[in-house]
Amino acid sequence: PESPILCRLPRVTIVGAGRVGSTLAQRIAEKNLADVVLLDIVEGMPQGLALDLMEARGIELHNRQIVGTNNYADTAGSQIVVITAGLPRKPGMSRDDLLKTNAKIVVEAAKNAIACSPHAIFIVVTNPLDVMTYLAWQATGLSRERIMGMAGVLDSARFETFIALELGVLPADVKAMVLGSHGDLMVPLSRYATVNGIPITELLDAATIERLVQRTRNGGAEIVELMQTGGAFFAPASATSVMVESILLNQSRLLPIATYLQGEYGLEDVVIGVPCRLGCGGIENVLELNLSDSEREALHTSAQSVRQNIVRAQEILAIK
Ligand code: TXD
Repeated sequence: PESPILCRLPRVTIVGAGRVGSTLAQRIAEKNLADVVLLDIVEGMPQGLALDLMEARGIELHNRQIVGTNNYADTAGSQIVVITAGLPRKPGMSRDDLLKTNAKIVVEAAKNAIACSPHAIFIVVTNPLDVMTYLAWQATGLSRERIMGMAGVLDSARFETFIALELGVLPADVKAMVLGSHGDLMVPLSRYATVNGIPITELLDAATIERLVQRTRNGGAEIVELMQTGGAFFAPASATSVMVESILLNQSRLLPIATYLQGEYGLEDVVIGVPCRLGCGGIENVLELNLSDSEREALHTSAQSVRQNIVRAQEILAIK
C-alpha cells in the first residue's frame, strides 16, 4: 500500500502576512523547505500575496504550495507556526511601546494556532520579542522546547555585518553572538566574535568594537529612522528562515534564541536570548557559556527589564 508519509509535505503557518511574514513565506518556499500558509486578519491580502508567490514558482523553479487565508482552520496540521502578527515600530518608538496592542494580538494568535496544530513548534517574531514569547508560551501551555522567539539570529547578523564592513571581509566569515533581550539592553559578546576563528579583539581596537556594538544595539531603530514607514523585514525574514530550516532539516544549529529560562545563567521564569541547539524537536538544549562579570551583569539587567514588561503585559491582558 502507498505510504501516507510520502504525501505529507511539511507545512509552516505564518500568522501575520505583513512585511516580515510575506518575505518569510517567500524565503521558505524558494528554499524549498515547506508549504506555507499565510494568515492575516485583513481580508484578501494574504490570498493575494499567496497567489503572487505561486505565480513566481515557475520562474524560481520550485513546487511549494502557498495558501493565503483569514481562517485558522486552513492552518491545521502545521509543523511550525511563526507569529509575526502585530504592529511594527514608528520613528521615535521603542519596541516596548508596542506592548499594549501586540500582547492581545499574539495571545489570540497563539491560542488559535495551537488549537489547529497541537504538535507544532512555535517561533514568535512580534515585538517586544521576549515579552511576546513569554505570553505565547503561557497562552499555549507548550513545553519550553517547543516555543521560542527570534531576535538573536538577527541581532547577531547585524553585528556580523558591521564587523565585516569595518574589516572589509566576507560577512559569512564573521561569527558573533548577541544574547539578552531584543532591545537597547541586548548583550553583544565581542569577546566571542571571530573572523574565521580569529578573535575580533586581535583585529580591531576597543573603541571601534564599542562603536560597532552600539550600532548593533541601535540596528533596528537605524532602519526605522531611515524608512519612516515601518521596520526592517528582509534580514528578519532571513533570520527566521534559518530557525525554520534548522528545525525542519534537524540541523541542530547552535543559535541565539529567546527561550524560557529555568535557572540557566542564574535566571528563572523569564524569556531571554541565549545560545540554544535547535533541531526537529525544537530546542535540544541551552548552552551555558562562561560569562565575565560585566557580561553576566548586562544579561541580568536585560532580563530585569523583560520581567518588568511581562508584569505590565499581564496587567494589560487582565483588563480585557
Ligand atoms: O527581530 C525581531 N523579532 C523582529 C520583530 C524583527 C523585525 C520585525 N519585528 C516585529 O515583527 C515588528 O516590530 C512587528 O511587531 C512584527 C511584524 O513586523 P512587520 O514589519 O511584518 O509588520 P507589518 O508589515 O505591519 O505586518 C504585521 C501584520 C499585518 O499584515 C497585520 O494585518 C497583521 O500583522 N495582524 C494580524 N494578523 C493576524 N491576526 C491578528 N490579530 C493581527 N493583527 C495584525
